[in-house]
Amino acid sequence: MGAPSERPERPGKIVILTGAGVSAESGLGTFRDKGGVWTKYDLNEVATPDGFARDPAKVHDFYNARRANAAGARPNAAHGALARLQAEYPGEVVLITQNVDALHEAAGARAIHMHGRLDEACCAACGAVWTAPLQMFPQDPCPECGAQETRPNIVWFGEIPQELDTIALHLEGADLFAAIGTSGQVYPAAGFVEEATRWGARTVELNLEPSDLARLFDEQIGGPASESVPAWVDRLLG
Ligand code: BV8
Repeated sequence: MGAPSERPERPGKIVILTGAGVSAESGLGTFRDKGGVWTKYDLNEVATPDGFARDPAKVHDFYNARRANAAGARPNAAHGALARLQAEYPGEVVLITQNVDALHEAAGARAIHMHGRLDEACCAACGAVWTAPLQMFPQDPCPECGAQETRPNIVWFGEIPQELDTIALHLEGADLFAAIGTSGQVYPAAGFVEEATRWGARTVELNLEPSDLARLFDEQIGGPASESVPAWVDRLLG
């Protein structure tokens, strides 16, 4: 380690965006890789409000299967490292995830779920949110208002992601922005790197291979998240 004056300035505030790649090694499929979720299902049928209105049973089947799969998944070393960073880093560490699984929480981290959560249900009539049962069905009544308009608490395509105002404030204050395991295909999340850059943050992408947005980052770290993220966290905590 060089003299203190040569040591790179520790970023005060780190903002991290994760995608499906951080949960891939926990056995949860990604969306756009070979064999990914969107290669098996038509997202217009199972991840849009129109799809749900057309065939709610099909959409519930889709999420019931993913909920059951996620229930058996365990956090991997990447989730653990991010929880350690959040607990031990001397500055603020904000974790924003596009994922709807609860593996960040299972590893002890706190995350902003901008696309909602598989383990939550909500009522389209009164807005109530509760812990989802493992299996949901179209005729389930809302525990608050009784309306049979319950749905997974998931942000579908065409719907506005959750906590965008809070996220905008975090991006404004970020000294370092990291995108981990995301293909950068879905907006507005894919636009966060440009927003953080505009506010003067340094940016790094950690991905199995460079994403389509890699050129927008100051630094690119390759390899599987279960290896690259713990090494990256060790450097930040070192
Ligand atoms: C919005 C919940 C307006 C569902 C998701 C036409 C009509 C309507 C909207 C649009 C339109 N055209 C474009 C849009 C915007 C649209 C969009 O971006 N579409 C894309 C397809 C072009 N976006 C929206 O609709 C959003 N809402 O725009 O509202 C608005 C916005 C702001 C303000 C006012 C109004 C809502 C988008 C949310 C949709 N819901 N999730 C569910 O999960 O069932 S998004 C969906 O993609 C997934 O859920 C996932 O979360 C997300 C991102 O995917 P990734 O996480 O990146 O996963 P992916 O498979 O793509 O990539 C995996 C990566 O991991 C790869 O890079 C791979 O290399 C890497 N990897 C793999 N293994 C590893 C690894 N890395 C490390 N280690 C490994 N081992």
